[in-house]
Amino acid sequence: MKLVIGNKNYSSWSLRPWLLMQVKHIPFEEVPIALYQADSKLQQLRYSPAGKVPVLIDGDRTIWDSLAIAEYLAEQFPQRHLWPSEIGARALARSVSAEMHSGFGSLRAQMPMNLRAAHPDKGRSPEVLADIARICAIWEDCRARFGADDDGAQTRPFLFGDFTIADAFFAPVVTRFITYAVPLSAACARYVAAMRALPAMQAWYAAGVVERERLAICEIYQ
Ligand SMILES: N[C@@H](CCC(=O)N[C@@H](CS)C(=O)NCC(=O)O)C(=O)O
Repeated sequence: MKLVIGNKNYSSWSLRPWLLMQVKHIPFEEVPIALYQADSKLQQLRYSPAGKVPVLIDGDRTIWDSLAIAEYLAEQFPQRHLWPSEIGARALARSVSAEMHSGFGSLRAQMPMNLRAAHPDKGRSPEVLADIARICAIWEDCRARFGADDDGAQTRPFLFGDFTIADAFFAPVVTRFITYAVPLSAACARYVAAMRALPAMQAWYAAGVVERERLAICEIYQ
């Protein structure tokens, strides 16, 4: 399979399937496109009629949009448990992933993903703070319900215990909370640390911070 992605420093939508495939050991070839350059749109349209990234190419199938890609991979690799196994947990994981996919517009607009930047205190409008409060409530609820192992110890660090699509969908928010130094509860800070420590997340950061392109559209606090 091929995964077409944008700049690692900026492309929040690209991070989701990339991280999911890396963590779940699904092999793929990466096709990078530098976004918002003179020929970017043309390149993007070569892969998908929507003209956006990410795009997954699997033989003669083209799958675009990060949620459609995640669902396709979950069907293709059932043994990798991309969604939680238990139906109630799976329904909740789908709900919070869909809420992330279609919501939190203020956070996205006022705290754009930018791995190499440090903007403590920027972007904290009342609307963004409301988005942050809702996201933290989701994380705390999931961690309280699914974080414990059979002995009751909080040893399973992800939203549904093991890493799932829900974690991949919140991964860009994790980077935003780091870039904008968002104050967090202890439980949310532990979740951010666990996500940031993933070897795949470290690899994405390492590649992102050395990219040369500076996209004015994402550098709203320069
Ligand atoms: N809902 C889509 C959003 C895709 C999207 O907006 N991608 C951005 C990259 S972060 C893009 O391609 N921007 C470049 C452009 O619109 O030309 C998804 O989940 O994949």
